[in-house]
Amino acid sequence: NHVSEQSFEERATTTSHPLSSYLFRLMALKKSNLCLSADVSTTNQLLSLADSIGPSIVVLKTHYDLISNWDYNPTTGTGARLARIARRHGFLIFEDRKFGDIGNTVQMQYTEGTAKIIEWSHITNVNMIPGKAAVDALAEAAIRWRERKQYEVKTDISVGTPRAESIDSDGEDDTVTPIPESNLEIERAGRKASIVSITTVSQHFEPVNSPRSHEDYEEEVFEGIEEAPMDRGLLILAQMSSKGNFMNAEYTSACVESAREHQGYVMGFIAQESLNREPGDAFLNMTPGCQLPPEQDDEDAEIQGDGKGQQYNTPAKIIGLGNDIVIVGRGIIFAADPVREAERYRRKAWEAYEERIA
Ligand code: S5P
Repeated sequence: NHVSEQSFEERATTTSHPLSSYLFRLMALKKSNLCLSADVSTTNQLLSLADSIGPSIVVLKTHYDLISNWDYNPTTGTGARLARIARRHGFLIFEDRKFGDIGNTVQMQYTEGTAKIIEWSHITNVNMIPGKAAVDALAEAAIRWRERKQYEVKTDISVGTPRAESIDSDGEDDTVTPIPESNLEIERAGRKASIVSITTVSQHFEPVNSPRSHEDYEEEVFEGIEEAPMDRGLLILAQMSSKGNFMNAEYTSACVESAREHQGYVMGFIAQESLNREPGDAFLNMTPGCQLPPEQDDEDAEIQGDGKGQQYNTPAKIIGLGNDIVIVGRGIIFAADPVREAERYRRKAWEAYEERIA
């Protein structure tokens, strides 16, 4: 349809959602429409993965409740540390919380409780089964949160957030994976041109929980990527990848209607096809259930499901259907070389996008 023929640069200027606009610019700059689903079990696994795959992705999806030692501290905890890695590599964090309760409960789950998801996750999602009120309630909570944040910044009552991240052993019993040198160079085949130069941000730097000195951390960032705006966004789970799911066409249409009612907050959908159906629609479509056949195999080979209801399509098929971002978990995480495999997915999904807009 109309939207899927537009470039991400164009969509960055036409969308009314500030976070979508930022994300589209990030996609164009990093030449990536890949989201990593970081479904791992410990904080160090999560942070190491985020740091090593960061250069290839534009979104990192979490399930914080899979992490056995999630640290809830608002400035030194897992969410805050992940947010710093995200800022350095230029990607957004998406907590795949799939809220699914009455409005009042989802508001509290989003902003309060142990994880305080809204503090560290730019994007989250909702399972609209309880009705549109769940979306209304999350939108309201996000507006209130933003007003409070703006007040804090204006009156400078917030504690300064540290700017850099170390994946040092911090007393947890995980094994620490060292960050290979090559990742710090943020150099991936054919993409050097999009990275203008390396800047240090050490002057903003306060080490967290770290025995090392300031000088040890010369942070490298993608130049041209400014910090994400202080906005939050929602994706509505409108279609699922799992076999026999109950999200029928009528349900999906109700999700689209709700998105149209909250264009300042809802960025788009988790879906299997583009849900931009009417001329005014300009939503983002993100699609899980994505794997590639092994490198040596036929590109068009059928990909088996996971035996637990998950069904897979290739990046070429998913992006060809008008979706914007592919979400890949085990396809990358379980690869012998996840960094290299993430680049293979990024390249395939990006080629499919380029073909689509050509
Ligand atoms: O329809 C869906 C929606 C989601 S968010 N199907 C999915 O698989 N997901 C999530 O995407 C799922 O919770 C998991 O985190 C990821 C897919 O992981 P993979 O290992 O199968 O790629």
